[in-house]
Amino acid sequence: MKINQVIVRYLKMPMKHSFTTSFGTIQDKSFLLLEILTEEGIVGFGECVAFEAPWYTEETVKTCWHMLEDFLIPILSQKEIHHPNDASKWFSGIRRNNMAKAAIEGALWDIYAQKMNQPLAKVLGGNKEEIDVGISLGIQPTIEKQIEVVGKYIEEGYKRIKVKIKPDWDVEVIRKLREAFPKVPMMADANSAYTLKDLNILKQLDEFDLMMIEQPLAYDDIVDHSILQKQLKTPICLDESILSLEDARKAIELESCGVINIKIGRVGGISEAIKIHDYCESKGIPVWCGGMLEAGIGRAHNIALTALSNFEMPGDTAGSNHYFEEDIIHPEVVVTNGTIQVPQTAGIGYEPNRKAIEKYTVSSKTYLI
Ligand code: OSB
Ligand code: MG
Repeated sequence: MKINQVIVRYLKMPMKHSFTTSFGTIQDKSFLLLEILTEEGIVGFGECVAFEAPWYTEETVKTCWHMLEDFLIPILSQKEIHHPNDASKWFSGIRRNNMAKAAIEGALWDIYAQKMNQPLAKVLGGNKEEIDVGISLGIQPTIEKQIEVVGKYIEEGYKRIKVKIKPDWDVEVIRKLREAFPKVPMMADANSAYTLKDLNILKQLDEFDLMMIEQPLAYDDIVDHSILQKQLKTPICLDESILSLEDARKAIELESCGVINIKIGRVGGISEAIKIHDYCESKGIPVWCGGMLEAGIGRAHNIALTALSNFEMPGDTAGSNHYFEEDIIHPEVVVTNGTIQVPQTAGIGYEPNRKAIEKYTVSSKTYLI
């Protein structure tokens, strides 16, 4: 098939609650939404997960738009697309910029699944009918408030709770949460807020039976994580440091982690995500699907990917209503007792909510191929 048109929309959606991590607070969800039209009239959607500022990885909304407009969309012209895997081959001459690449590739997977007349999860090789999900909760103003917020989501049935930590918001907070919820599957995500100098603090977290500690050290490190992992009982989960299958292979060889958080955008697309999933499965390393506070299209892709077998641990894909008053898909993503039903209809299994997309669009540009 050939692509006729790519529409890039810049959306800004108010979030129900701000989200605070060790690197700052996000108030609104601003992102690029891609709509790709083929010559046969199939329409596919992809969501670019880059944020407005480069605090998670180096990509931003603007760098992605630049990469899309000046490099990635032009590559699509004159190309016959047989399979979404083709995209990663064409894009391989462009270094990184994984979130921009993944946005196109996600839309191609949507188109491909529609063409196959199968749900995306099946096309990716996933057989789960429902997936277990947890929730990632931002840093709260007080420990009392943090306990209250965690309690609310345990009540709602989420299968594990992830809380954010940073220096001076760590051991005491986790201790109090453990006292309040002794049995709940719990984990902590530091988003690279520590160094090996903080070994003492990180070692104290071993006491609380956490499922894992996510990305304690630098965003681009696997060596110090390997040193740290040898000093900790709690498994380390890598997030920011894993941008490719090669990174995963090196981290596992160095024993830098016991778990990997896979995010489609961070690794450059679903094809690379599946390669990492398969490699980790062969090495006995469980994976789970991370989140980027996605709107509905990104959430739909995450759900399909999580249907694969080695997504053994609950991911961060919470329900649409946790983040937004109104999502850009219908039906919205619904979480019941900590599970999401994997859609069984062709494509990503959710329809774009055109009215909502229109409402939240700040600007857009159409590229004729
Ligand atoms: O580190 O996993 C992270 C959100 C934005 C950037 C990075 C992270 C997160 C989350 C929230 O933890 C995941 C979500 O609810 O989508
Ligand atoms: Mg993380």
